[in-house]
Amino acid sequence: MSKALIFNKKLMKTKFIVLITALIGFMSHAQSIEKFSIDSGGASASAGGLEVLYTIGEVNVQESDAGTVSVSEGFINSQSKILMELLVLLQGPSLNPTIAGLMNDDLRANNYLPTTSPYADGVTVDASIFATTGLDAIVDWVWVELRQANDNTKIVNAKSALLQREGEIVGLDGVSVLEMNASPTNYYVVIKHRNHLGAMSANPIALSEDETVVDFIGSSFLTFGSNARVQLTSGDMALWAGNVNGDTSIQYVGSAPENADLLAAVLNNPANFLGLPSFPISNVYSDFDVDMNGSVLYTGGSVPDITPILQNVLSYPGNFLGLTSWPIFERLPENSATSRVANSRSKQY
Ligand SMILES: [Ca+2]
Ligand SMILES: [Ca+2]
Ligand SMILES: [Ca+2]
Repeated sequence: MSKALIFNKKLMKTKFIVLITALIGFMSHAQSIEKFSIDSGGASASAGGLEVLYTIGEVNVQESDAGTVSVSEGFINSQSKILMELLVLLQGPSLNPTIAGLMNDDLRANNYLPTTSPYADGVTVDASIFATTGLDAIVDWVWVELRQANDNTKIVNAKSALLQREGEIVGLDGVSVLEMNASPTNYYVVIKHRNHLGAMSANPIALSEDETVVDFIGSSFLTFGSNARVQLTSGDMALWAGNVNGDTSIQYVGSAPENADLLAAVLNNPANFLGLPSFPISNVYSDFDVDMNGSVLYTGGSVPDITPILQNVLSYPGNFLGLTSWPIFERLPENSATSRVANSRSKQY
């Protein structure tokens, strides 16, 4: 082999090494300017009564004010979430329990539960989740709200969820712990139901991705306003049953009485040809079905739906004279004295 050829080979080898080195250098340089994402981050800060929640990600409008300072818009990461083991009982399906301590699930057992939520978000579930029986069987849909710690009339997030017989509120698969999109911080928690009076925690509760128990069933748990829940014979607390006309109070007689509305619903039912007050409206998912057994009955039969309404009014704390006109108000901060007796179907969810 000639010296020149050896030299050329050496040169080629050197060129090749230089090329590889340059290529590696280019690639590593290219890698450093590749697209990259910023992970979720954020926190909350407060001073002088003003609380600011800040995260990175999706735009979210959230109002906050204190004194002369106000924040009207911020960012929230769609990945920010809080987890709650949220517990509540409804008085209606607890009135004549087939198993002590568990709400009845007649609506589910008889296939009356809708797969679409009756509340504003109109979310749907797969009907198969209603096949579950026992403690975790679904009783009905509920509505859950998170409200700002510094203004309990302002809703940060709200959603439909499902209620199990034992009182646990779960996600739309019927089993998962309740998850809501919100920054980890303190919130008032509100639970509402289509024919019960809603209730709110008396205080803001620290919520985060660590599952927090929020127990509206326990008598030691404090709710906003006086007697916002009814005490069952078991000692457990439940939401008041009997708001059949969907406003913000339960009244037997009065300006927007459940008594007259329930009777009218029975008399006006298209199948009640004879206009009988004792006509049973059977096989229904209805707000007039106070005990949530799947039928609406004004009078006659074993379980008229008007009976628990009258009993609630007569036994309400403070109604010492047993007045049938005594109103039971939904204890939420937005229900002012004037809106308490607003016309029926005034609820905004
Ligand atoms: Ca459960
Ligand atoms: Ca009412
Ligand atoms: Ca009923």
